[in-house]
Amino acid sequence: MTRLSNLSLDQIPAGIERPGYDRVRIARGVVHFGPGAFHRAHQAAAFDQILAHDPRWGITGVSLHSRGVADALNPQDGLYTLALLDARTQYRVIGAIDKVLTHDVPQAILDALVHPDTHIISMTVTEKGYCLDSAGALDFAHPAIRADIEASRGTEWIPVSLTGWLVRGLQARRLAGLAGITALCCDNLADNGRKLQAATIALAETIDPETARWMRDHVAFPNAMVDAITPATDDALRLRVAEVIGLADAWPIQREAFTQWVIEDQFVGERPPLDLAGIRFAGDVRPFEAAKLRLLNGAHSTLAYVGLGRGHETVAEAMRDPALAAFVERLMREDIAPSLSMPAGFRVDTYISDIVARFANPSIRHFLAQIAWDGSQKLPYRLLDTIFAALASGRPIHRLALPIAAWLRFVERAARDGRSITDPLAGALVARAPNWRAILGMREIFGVLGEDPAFCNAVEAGLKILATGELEPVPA
Ligand code: CS2
Repeated sequence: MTRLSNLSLDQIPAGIERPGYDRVRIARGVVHFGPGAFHRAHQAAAFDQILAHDPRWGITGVSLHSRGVADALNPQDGLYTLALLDARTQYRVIGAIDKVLTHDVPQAILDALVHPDTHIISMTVTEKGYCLDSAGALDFAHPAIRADIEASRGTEWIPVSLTGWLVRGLQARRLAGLAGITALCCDNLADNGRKLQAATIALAETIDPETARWMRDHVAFPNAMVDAITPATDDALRLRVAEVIGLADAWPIQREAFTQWVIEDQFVGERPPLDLAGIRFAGDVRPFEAAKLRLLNGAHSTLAYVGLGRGHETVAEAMRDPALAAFVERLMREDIAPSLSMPAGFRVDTYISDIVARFANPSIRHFLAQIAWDGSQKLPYRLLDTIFAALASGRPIHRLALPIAAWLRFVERAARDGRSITDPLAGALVARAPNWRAILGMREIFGVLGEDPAFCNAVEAGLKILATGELEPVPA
């Protein structure tokens, strides 16, 4: 079967949306670190929609840790298919990504960062990709950060971490006398832009204080809330896409039809007209970030750890477990919603109903095991922040502690069965698994919360409830 590429693009059957612009004429205004499934389903799809109006916003992808995306997409001229899973699946061929660079061509990465056409450096490198400590500040003890500081003493240093690459690229832009630029974090971290800013400036202060100073006036780090449920690609999707487009696509992507992106309106230099693609620019994004992280992602992680414990495989299947679906909805409405302070006009109750409907979508096979990855990195933003807020306001935390107990059981089961878990702290977690209190004592995850007797008691009560197969305290 012929491979999807610029040359074969014309063979795609009519009715399948494809780039409505001349791909040869697009400039590459964006350098994006981490062009994985989420980026390709979300930000790249939005840029694809505006390229016909403004050809400045093509994307150069950068994969720092693997060749997989580059090997799949470069032979296809960066093209790939996006399947929008709704009652009827819709297919779109996306052309926003021009090519994908990997760590073995550092000079090409640097050239892209320093190119005058580049106006945005964006990233989706997951929570752990930022090398932050539990307080959200750059972790100077992280091996990648230590390696970057060490390497930066040489003249032609090649960074390892994303933060290192930002400092290196911004330093080179300053030395080249280029205009300012926007660094746009698209990961699920609360206050993500500010965290990226503080981490990048902290590293620059150690490596090159002049660049740190320059960054204060020449680089914007907007906060952003990103949302689109993106199940991993499987062979079934590859087959369906081949059938529909009549061409072989090595790495198509699927996501729900719903998508949302709210970006703090704080750019330095050019701002892409993403509003044409339905993207919102807002003054303060933090309330939206908190609502999305605490409600949607908090509920997702709850479904993952509790659902896996109850033998479920996917989100939709977990939502068909009446006790679990009721628990998660109650958790959102009664325990998480009170921790939010939303702008006037924002209906938290409707937002929650929409999340419940999205989770129940039967056309999406979203594996709980995928969501269960990296619990040590996700739980602080998704549930621990809410627990902190509840304790500070004297609200109950017994329901909020249940998913934490379910995560401890998840780690414990894996350790007992000799299975590995995907988590940067897997080794330390598995070693402590027989004693859950030792895990709560890990300050890099729980901060001081692990020493709070009210929290420890609530987790202990959660473990007892889960052991009975119930989700709420059994009425006396
Ligand atoms: C999920 C998210 O894998 C996970 O941890 O909770 O990827 C979730 O699907 C997205 O944040 C939705 O926007």
